[in-house]
Amino acid sequence: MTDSPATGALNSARRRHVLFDHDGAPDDLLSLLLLTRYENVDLRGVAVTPADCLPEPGLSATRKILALMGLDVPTALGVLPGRNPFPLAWRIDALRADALPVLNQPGHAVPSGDAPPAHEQLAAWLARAPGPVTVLATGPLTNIAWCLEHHPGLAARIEEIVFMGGALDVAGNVHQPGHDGTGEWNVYWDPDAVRRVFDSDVPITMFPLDVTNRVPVTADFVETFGRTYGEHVSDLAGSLLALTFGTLETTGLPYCCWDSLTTSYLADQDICTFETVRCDVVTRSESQGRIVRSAGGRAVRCARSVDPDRFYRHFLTTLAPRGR
Ligand code: AGV
Ligand code: CA
Repeated sequence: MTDSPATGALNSARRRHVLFDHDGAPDDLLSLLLLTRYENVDLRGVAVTPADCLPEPGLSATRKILALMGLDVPTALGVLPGRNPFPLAWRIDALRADALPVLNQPGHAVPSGDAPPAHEQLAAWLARAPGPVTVLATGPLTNIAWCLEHHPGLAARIEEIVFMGGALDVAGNVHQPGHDGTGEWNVYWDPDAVRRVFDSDVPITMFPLDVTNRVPVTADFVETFGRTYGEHVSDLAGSLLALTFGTLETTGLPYCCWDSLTTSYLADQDICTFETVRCDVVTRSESQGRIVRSAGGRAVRCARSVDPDRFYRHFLTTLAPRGR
């Protein structure tokens, strides 16, 4: 079943209330930067899940990006643990991102201070929301799963969970001892969370590796950001993209615009096409973190094809507007 595409006019007409739960990797921080540029997005809160990042620099970089963009948006740090930790070699990228000069200019006040943990904060933000909320998750679903389990009434406030995760008809990206390679990291970190979210009746739009594989970070694309050198936003974007270099050499797989493709959906719903697929999640065994097709499974709206040129253009015009 192929879903009918949403119209561009509809995309821009509606201002979405968005809660963003990310996990601090360069791709997540690029997604945050994109979100801050979308006129149709009203960003109401940002949670940092300590999965693909060290938590403190992940949160600190998040606050600095919001401050650079002149936004006063509340943030919260996730404390709930996942089952399968990310490689430390990936998590330390948050230290590098947090140290980028463009994020550490004198005179840029960065709010600090303690807030309740992200899962409680997310519940409070949802409870307080004046209307339906889109939850964008570019990391594991741990916090939102907690909200749905402990405050089931909040489900009615969520218009849609937009989630980067899973690998439907392609290989996974988890290459760990004892695992068969079918899992995707955001699901693998906390498979039970995905199960709990699947058990709710909140609409889910999912961006699996099937589509994100088609939008790798290429050297040519990164080089384009040199043309706008000197602009804060494009410097930050180009620097975050440069942090992803070396992934192919160390893992055998390219770094992709996994999260930024997912995020772009909030601004342009015609970059991907969608199909509603009945899915299940494997939570145990050597396939844990795998999303499988299953006739009796949960209906999930899945991105099935992508127009890569349209995506790269969207990314560039949003973050390096004068460089085209
Ligand atoms: O599985 C993709 C998810 C995305 O949310 N993350 C990275 C993106 O933020 C995990 C991941 C897979 N391969 C990686 C990852 C790699 N080579 N480096 C860092 N993170
Ligand atoms: Ca991520």
